[in-house]
Amino acid sequence: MSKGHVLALSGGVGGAKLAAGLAAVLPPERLTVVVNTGDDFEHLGLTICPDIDSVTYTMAGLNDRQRGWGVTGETWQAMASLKALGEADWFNLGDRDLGMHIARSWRLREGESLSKVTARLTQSLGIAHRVAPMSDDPVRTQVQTAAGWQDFQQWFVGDQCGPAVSAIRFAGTPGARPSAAFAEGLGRPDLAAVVFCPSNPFLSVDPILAVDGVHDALLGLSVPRIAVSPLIGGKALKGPLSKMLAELGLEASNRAITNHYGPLVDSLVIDRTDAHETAALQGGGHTVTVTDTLMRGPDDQSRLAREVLAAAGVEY
Ligand code: FO1
Repeated sequence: MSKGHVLALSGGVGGAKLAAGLAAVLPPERLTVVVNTGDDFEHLGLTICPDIDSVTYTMAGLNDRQRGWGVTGETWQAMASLKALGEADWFNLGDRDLGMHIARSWRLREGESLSKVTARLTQSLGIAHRVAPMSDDPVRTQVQTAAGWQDFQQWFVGDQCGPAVSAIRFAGTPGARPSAAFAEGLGRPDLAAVVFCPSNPFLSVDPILAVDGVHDALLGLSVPRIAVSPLIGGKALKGPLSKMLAELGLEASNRAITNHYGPLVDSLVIDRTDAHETAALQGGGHTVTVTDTLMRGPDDQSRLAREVLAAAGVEY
């Protein structure tokens, strides 16, 4: 068992829950959470970083579990006012949440990097663990639909993920460099494992892998690289993954997940409802852990985190 550092790669909802679980069982000096910024966009003059928001709110215990994004106990007066003023109302910014976007946008405009702003905001909310964007350079996920290339949030929220996706690209890559915390995490001599959180591989993890040098750096590591599948019973709990797998002509199974990650991942954690896939996954050379991957609350989050760490041979 290693007592080293854990690097977690996370998107929004599911990834954020496991990140919070890891933070509950590892001390701050043993965890770095690197977050996708491909979903980021500029809206009403504000820089919105949805996955950093989800990770921050979840690690701070402020997330709205029902909605899946944003802050609990939210109110919507500012949105009602914006709507009355004839401004865009397709993307919902809650009154409490607005404070986050205003603080971030203000600090960025003052010249702080996204890394510095993220550290400032997470620490202000009492998060002791390191949360870092994948890059301080802007990366913007775009999807190709019958209507052409669209910005991610316009498709995800604006069109409710409706139009079929035929291709995905990450504007800004190549050319986006890993954030300092990400580069440091990848190069740590005491690195014990890399955890691919249960996020959408195409939309949430691929942007992280597209950052300059990351794919090769991960491949060159000799520590366990373990992914927690975002599928339960062959379906994603939330978000468009199931629909996207079908649209991309891929089967809705954990084999599709391991095929996608290829040699980047050597170990997979799957849900009990998908246990029948174990032999096929092992046949493909993966170490498989079967458990309950549904995270209903903080207890599940830390239980799953412990199981992931145990599977990766990391002491907690
Ligand atoms: N998701 C929605 O489905 N509708 C919204 O209006 C919405 C607003 C929003 C505001 C701030 C924020 O940080 C996230 C928000 N999300 C919203 C979630 C977000 O768009 C997606 O869940 C992620 O980008 C996918 O991981």
